[in-house]
Amino acid sequence: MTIEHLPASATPEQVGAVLERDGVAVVDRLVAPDVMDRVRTELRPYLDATAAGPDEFSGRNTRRTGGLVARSATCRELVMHPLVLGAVGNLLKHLTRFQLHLTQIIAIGAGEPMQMIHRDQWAYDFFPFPKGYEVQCNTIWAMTDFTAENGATRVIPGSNHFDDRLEFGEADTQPAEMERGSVLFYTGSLYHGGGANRSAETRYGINITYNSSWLRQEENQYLSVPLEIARTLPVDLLRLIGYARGAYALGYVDDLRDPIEVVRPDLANAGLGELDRALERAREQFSA
Ligand SMILES: O=C(O)CCC(=O)C(=O)O
Ligand SMILES: [Fe+2]
Repeated sequence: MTIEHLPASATPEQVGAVLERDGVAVVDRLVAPDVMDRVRTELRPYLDATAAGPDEFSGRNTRRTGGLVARSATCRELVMHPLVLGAVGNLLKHLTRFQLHLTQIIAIGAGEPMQMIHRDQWAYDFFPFPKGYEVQCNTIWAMTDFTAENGATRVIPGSNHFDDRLEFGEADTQPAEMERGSVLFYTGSLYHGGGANRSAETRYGINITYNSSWLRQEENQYLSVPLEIARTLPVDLLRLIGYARGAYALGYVDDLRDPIEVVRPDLANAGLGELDRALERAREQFSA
C-alpha cells in the first residue's frame, strides 16, 4: 500500500475518505512556498532559542518549538486552513466538537536516528480506543522539502486498522516525501515516527494536531496563548484553541458560563456554534 497524494483542489470529503481508509494522506503544495518563508521569519528568534529534546522520543538532536498560535500569525492561518478544518471535521464527524491539540515546529537535526514508531493516541495514557473510533487528526506541513534522506515522517499506510501496542522497524514504514508547502495528514491511530535524518541539513515540519474536545490538549493553549493575545484573535480560532465547551458542559466557567466570556466579555450569551459555523463556511467554500 502506498501513500495517497491528493491535489490542492481536493475536497475535505476526499481527504477524509482517504484518512478513514489508509490513516494517512498527503495534499501536495497546499500553500505557496513563501508561506513557509513567512513562518520561518516570524519564528526565527524562537527557533534559534529552542533547546534539543530531553529524551530519545523527543529526539536529542531535534528541536521542538511550540506556542505557534501566540507566536506566528501565519501559523494561525495554517491552523485554520479551510481544507484542514474540513478534513479533520470529516474524519471526526462522530464528535460534537474538536479542538487544537498542539502546535510544534519539529526540526530534526542532521544525524538524528529514526524516532520510535508509535501512535499519537498513545498520549492518552494508552487508552485502547475502539478500532475505527478516531479521536485525533494530525497535520505536518513541510517547511522544507521532506525526503527519505532528510527525515521525512515514516508511516505505515493502513496501520490505523492494526492492533494496538505493536512494534515496527524502519523497513515496515514508508517515507512521506513531499514538497515544501505540502501537508501530511494522519490519524491518531496511524503507526508512524520521525524519520532518521541522514542528510547534512535540518528537516523542518510544522506539526499542528486536533483532538476530541473531551480529551485533554497536549499543548496547554490557555497558558501558551497569553490572554492579551487571545483577546486579539478571531472568535473561530478562540473556540478552536479551547474557549468553548467540549460536548455539552465540559469546560464551563463558574455559573455555567461559556469560557469565551472570560476572554471576550462582549460575547456573553453568544452561545455555542462559531466553530460549527466556521466548518459550515469551509464546506460551502468547497461546494461552491
Ligand atoms: O517529525 C515527524 O516527522 C514526526 C514526529 C512525531 O511523530 C512525534 O513527535 O510524535
Ligand atoms: Fe507522532
